[in-house]
Amino acid sequence: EQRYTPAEIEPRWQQRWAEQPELYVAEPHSTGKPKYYVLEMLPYPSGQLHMGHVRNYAIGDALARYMWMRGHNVLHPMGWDAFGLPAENAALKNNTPPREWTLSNIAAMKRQMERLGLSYDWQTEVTTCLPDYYRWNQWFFLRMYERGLAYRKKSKVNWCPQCATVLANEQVIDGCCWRHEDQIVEQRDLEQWFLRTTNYAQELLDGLDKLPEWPEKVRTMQRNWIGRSEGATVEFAVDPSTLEESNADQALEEKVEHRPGHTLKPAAEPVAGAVGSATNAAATEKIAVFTTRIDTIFGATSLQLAPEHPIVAEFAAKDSKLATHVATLIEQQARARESDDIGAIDKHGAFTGHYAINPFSGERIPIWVANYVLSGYGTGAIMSVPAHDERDYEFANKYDLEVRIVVLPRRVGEPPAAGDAEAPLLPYTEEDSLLINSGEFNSLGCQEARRKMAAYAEEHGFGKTTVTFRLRDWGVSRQRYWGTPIPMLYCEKDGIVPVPEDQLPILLPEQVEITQQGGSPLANVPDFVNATCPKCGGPARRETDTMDTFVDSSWYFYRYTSAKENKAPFDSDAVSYWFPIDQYIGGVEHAILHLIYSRFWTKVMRDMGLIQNDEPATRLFTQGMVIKDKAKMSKSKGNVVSPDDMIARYGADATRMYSLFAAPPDRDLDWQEDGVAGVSRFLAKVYRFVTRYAETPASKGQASAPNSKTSQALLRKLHQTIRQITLDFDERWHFNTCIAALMKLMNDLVAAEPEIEAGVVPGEVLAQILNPMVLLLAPFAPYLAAELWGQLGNEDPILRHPWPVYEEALAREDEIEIPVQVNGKLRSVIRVAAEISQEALRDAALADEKVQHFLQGKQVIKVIIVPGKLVNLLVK
Ligand code: ANZ
Ligand code: ZN
Repeated sequence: EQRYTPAEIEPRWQQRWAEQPELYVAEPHSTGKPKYYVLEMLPYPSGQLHMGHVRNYAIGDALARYMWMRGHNVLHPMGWDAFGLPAENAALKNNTPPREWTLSNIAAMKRQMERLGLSYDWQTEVTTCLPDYYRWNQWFFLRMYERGLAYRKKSKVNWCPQCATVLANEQVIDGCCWRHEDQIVEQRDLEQWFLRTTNYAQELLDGLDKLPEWPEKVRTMQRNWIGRSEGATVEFAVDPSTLEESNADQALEEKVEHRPGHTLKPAAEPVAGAVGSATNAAATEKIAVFTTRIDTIFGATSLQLAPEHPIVAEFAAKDSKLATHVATLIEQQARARESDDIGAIDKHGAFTGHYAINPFSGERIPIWVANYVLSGYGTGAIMSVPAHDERDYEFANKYDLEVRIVVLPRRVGEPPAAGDAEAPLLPYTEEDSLLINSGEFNSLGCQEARRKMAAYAEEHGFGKTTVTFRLRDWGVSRQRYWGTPIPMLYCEKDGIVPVPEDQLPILLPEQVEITQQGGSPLANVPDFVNATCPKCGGPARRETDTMDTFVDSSWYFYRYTSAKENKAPFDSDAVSYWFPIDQYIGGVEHAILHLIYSRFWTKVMRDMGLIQNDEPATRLFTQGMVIKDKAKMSKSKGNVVSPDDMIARYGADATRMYSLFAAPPDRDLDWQEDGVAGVSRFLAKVYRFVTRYAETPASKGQASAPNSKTSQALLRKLHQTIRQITLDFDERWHFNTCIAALMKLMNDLVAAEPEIEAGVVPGEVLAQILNPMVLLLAPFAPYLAAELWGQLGNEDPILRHPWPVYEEALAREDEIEIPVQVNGKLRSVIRVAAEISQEALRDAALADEKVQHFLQGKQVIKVIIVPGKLVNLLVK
């Protein structure tokens, strides 16, 4: 008897496959086969695969193999997200150049992938830190600059002191750095390059509706991130005549006492002819607010400005107390990042001493500065309606501002309740209600009032309907060395000048000193910095920031279709054949970052005429995490399981198969070494069984009708297993239950061994079972499957052999178990033919011995039959 020795089998097949790389190479586009593009997210080359990678690739590889066997032309590529900070950190620590460190990590991880037996087409490998790739980042950047999609501006940016670089909004998670969970992100003023993602905000949002096969949670996260709001901007004129002293001193002290100062009375008499009076005064300054509730404008009792609002600086210039206070507010705000729920922060503010005129009522209302108003959203100014907004209500209570009710919880047309009984609980934020205290708009419903008031504002020239997005432009400048140089020049005479296309790529210099301080290391390389202006021929300075590495991963999967193309980023014909990606698989941590950027990039490339698809991937799957002992694997917890270790002990097949068996792929997987050992025992059982019966002469005989009950049962089990695994690959992806089904099939075969030995289950039947069983194993345990496939006398590569087909007739159970109840209580379970008629089922239930016992002395008054499921006898 032969023993299962993965340490011998696997390297032998790995060698065979290395000699036949064409096995994994996609066929020409002219092949009659349907195409299938399966993609796993490319790894960062840290030097070591972790179990999360193994799981991700095991899922993708099983699918790729299945699709080949189902007769598809499959593209299954792999590459390296090879720029980024860890290479610089390693350089600091070990004094190895980032390039060397990265390339040797890639080599090590590629060896691990090959050892795992993953079916990648290495001819399409993409390495983002090599000039043949990143030159196209530069090329895209120039194209975007031409189209006005790349621009430079000075702005407040997120700064991670540990990364010593700027971060995009998407890289700030709960106010902290995406790479340093405990590092609060600071704000800095810097000149930066931005890509205009906001141009595509609406399309990025609408596109989500056309991606029904993306996880709902990912689409919801993207919708919220894009954050579309429909509302109106309304201009309030600053009243030039009414300067009072600001209350900056007083406001600094927290007020504790509350005054429930809300009122159902209308505002004081408006200033005569107030509407329009603001527009008459030529010199008046205006403050535009963004509101989603213009219907509440008669309830606005103050304006609140973001501390960074330009007019605040004007006010503060003449008021030093206010200036101090504004500085404090800015600092407080920096601590509650834009990505947070700003509504939840402690609210602080100050009166500026100025007033504004409500263009609807003509009323004068005080202008305040408040830390809960964001400078980067809407217009950076709001009208505060304490009666109908949570945040405004809290703020008004704290600072004693008037709370005026303008919306009642009463339907349009409904008679009013008596007096103050109508007053709602505050703040009252419902919108299916009716307006009061709102002049000519009284008694309108909120929705209608909103339309009419927006139209009124537009007619009178002080407002209009607006759509606002939370999405910001993508800041792509990084003050780091190991990234794509931004192909821009600064000339004293000509200003910003793009590098001419024929000078690409701008190579990243190799001998660069990396320091901990941050600040772009390239700035210290005179050979790099000093350039010639292509316009005037005079001296110019090169941009020394590099691109965010999310640029690299925004389009890498297009390059896979034609990785050797050197006249363009990719061959558009190849892209139109392969795209969209049929199945993308990766971690949910990229739901916003990578998956928004790459959707944006796709739309930009489409608008450049390079591609035709609107979205990169039709289906997205986000797998769960691999944990150990209920905790995330991490070095600090000392609970990291190394793939190499697992492979050395149990083999690649068992390691991969366990990662699919231990949990459904979308759930977290708690790694248990016992479990790997169990899977390895199962594989050993398969190995022993197949090698033992592969050679029996009868197994080579012709298939004939099964002639025993056990033979029939085994064939039924086989076809049920084929059906289950096929349907699962096509839809559910519960590979854990697929593998469990294979285990059950194996157990049945082992249990039947005495009958096999006795010839009751003939070789012909085994011959019908062994080949399909090995084919079913191939996506999950490719080494063992290839080995056994050969031992069964097959000469074609198993990867390209057609997937087994199940026959419904053979998969059907011929006997089923039916529970029998008496008065709703389970009393027996009977075995009957699957095709049994209702009458026969009823008779069988009544005739059952155990049931009879409960019928004694009783009369059956009704028989309820749920075909195939249940019999219930009602007796009296
Ligand atoms: C008056 C009002 C009355 C508002 C009311 C709401 C309820 P979303 O849905 O998030 O777009 N707002 C506008 N710009 C802001 C800024 N820069 N910082 C903080 N808050 C801002 O919310 C839009 C609402 O958030 C706007 O509508 C405004 O408050 C506030 F009963 O205006 B509202
Ligand atoms: Zn110049």
